[in-house]
Amino acid sequence: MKTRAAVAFEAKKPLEIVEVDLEGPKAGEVLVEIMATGICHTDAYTLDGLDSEGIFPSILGHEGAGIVRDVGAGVTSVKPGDHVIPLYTPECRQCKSCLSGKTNLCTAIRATQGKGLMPDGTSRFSYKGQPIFHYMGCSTFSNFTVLPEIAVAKIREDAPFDKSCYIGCGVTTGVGAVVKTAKVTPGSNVIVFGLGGIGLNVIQGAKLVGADMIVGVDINDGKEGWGRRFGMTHFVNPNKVGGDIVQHLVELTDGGADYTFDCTGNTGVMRTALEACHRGWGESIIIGVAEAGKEISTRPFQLVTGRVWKGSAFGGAKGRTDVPKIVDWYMNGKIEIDPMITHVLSLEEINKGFDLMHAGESIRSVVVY
Ligand code: NAD
Ligand code: AHE
Ligand code: ZN
Repeated sequence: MKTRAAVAFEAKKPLEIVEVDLEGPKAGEVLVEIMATGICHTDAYTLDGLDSEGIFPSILGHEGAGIVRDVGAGVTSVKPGDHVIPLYTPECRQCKSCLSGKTNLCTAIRATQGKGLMPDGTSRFSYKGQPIFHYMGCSTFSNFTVLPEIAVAKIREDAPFDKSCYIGCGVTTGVGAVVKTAKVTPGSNVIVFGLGGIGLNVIQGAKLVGADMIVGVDINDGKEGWGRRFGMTHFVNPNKVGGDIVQHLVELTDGGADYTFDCTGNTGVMRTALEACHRGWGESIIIGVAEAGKEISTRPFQLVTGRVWKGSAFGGAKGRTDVPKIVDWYMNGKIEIDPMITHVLSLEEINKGFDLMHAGESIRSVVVY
């Protein structure tokens, strides 16, 4: 079949809207009509050539929601007409990782996914006879896409696509990092670095679990109002702190935070986040994705004296199990999504979504097909 898609032909070039060829689902795969997709900073990072796994030409996008239109042989967990959220972190429920009970990082198809291919080692997308690579196993910047059955979460049908798509990455990543990865306890002091599409969801997660202080740190003063809107109690712009930022945050939180979260992808910020943790027990969670070649560092003494460095992918959520529950949280009013979707665009306008993100003017832009 033919489908409209925004193709990343080259790094650092605008996406091009073209009609591409899409092969139907093979055994164990499903064809999904994407109804809406968010634009996450990770898409921009890959398009900017900063991802060590980035390959071109490819169809980016990993924060979508849609409807199953066809299924390949042997598919049993979903059927045509089901509403689904594509999962860049699948859940096979059979691999060593899924069975460990210790991680959400299913390994069943990670190797081919990282190469932009379906599990059989081929691509379903092509343009003018040349293959186009998949991205993060999702490629939601295409109106239709093919996914492995284990990489879709079936969700309730009354959830609006233009909001539920955000649960495909940003919402789950931020709220999950608090609830699942860090397991923030009521009364905790929390610092969130980077108040964008992820950081604001960390803030709303921290509020949800009853954190006490929720300190937001961002170099853009325009984010202060956004943070307060979702439960931030204090705002710090590091560029306006006279002295050392770590010392400032440690004093503000009476000895350091119980939990800090990096939602910037900046390795310098990651160090600050670790060192702003309370001596003896503070935990710092890295959510931000750093560009290829970057490394983190700190004095080992920071860890010897009890601070803990952790990472979180997709908020530690198991996609097929947890995503439908997070959709319920949204539909039942436990978490908010609507105000964070600041811009709704057509596919033709998708590059504007990247411009708005880089200008710090959007929280989330959503493309509606
Ligand atoms: P975003 O562009 O919406 O927000 C980033 C925010 O960080 C902005 O408000 C920006 O002003 C702020 N910022 C930038 N540099 C800063 C600095 N030095 N100090 C303080 N604040 C700074 O991006 P997003 O969509 O929220 O994504 C945030 C990060 O999370 C990205 O690195 C993205 O790739 C990553 N991410 C990771 C996961 C995961 O599963 N681990 C999932 C989604 C996104
Ligand atoms: N491919 C990059 C790393 C990118 C990365 O860390 N991705 C996150 C999700 S970001 C979503 O917006 C993730 O889940 N990683 C786990 C995984 O298995 O990819 C690199 O550095 O090579
Ligand atoms: Zn993302």
